[in-house]
Amino acid sequence: MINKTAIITGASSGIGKSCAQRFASEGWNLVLVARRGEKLAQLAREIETEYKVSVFYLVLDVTTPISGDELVQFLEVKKIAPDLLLNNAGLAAGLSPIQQGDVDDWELMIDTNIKGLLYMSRAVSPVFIQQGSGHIINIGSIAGREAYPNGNVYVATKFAVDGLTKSMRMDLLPYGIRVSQVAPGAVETEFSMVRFKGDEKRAKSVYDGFQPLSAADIADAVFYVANTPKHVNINDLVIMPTAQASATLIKREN
Ligand code: NDP
Ligand code: 8X3
Repeated sequence: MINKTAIITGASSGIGKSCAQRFASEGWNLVLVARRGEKLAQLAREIETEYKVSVFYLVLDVTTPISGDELVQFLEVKKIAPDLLLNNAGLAAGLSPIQQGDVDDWELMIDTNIKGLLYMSRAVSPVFIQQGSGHIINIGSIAGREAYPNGNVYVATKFAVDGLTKSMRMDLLPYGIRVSQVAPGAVETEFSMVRFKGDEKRAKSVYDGFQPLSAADIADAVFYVANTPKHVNINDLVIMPTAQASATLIKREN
């Protein structure tokens, strides 16, 4: 029986949810974090029933500066010694040229994708240092490697994730804490529904005519990164659909 625990942010949907299922299927215990408590509660119930692991969930908005402290308090109260922090919570809001950008959308992406990741990492890193072990995996994006038209602020947040991953790895080197990044291309999740604010037709059209990655594909990769021998760190994995060669170059069949 594996006695490891993963904290997964953004676990109520998409990549985070698939990671929760994948890690639990391999015997990991979980701490699930997101804003939608009902979804977390249901997922926790399903996973506990199916895989007989311990699943805690915490309703948390990672954009709140005290969210990291709340998470660590929760770990202390529940006596959880985490092995992994998966910084997955994130979103795109809108897709507009810079001159037409919605400032509220910008704030939301910066607060979630950059500050949220920082709050979680700032709070959990001392726990890992104290334990003498731990691993942080950040979910980046192809958008953190290549800019694309109208991507501006989302692109900037994912470039920030790339830079932070590299710098955090240096900061945590003296303590033997591993820091990795998994950076996907197009994955069919709730991502595009969120980006286009519930416009189902527009969201679906993102994946028209080609096979995107599934959340389970990314969960496979994250699980691999988290389970290499302790002396091995996967710094960075870029994972694309076969039909996608770059952020904007997709081979569509129709
Ligand atoms: P989903 O929209 O399906 O999932 C996003 C998750 O993030 C949800 O669980 C959501 O939960 C959570 N979340 C959003 N805001 C907050 C917040 N303020 N506090 C806590 N949780 C939050 O999208 P994906 O699974 O696709 O996205 C996961 C990550 O993958 C993101 O970082 C995204 O940028 C990245 N990514 C996605 C790609 C794609 O094509 N789908 C490609 C490359 C990277 P809730 O709403 O309940 O809070
Ligand atoms: C999500 C992938 O290309 O829509 O990060 O930005 S993309």
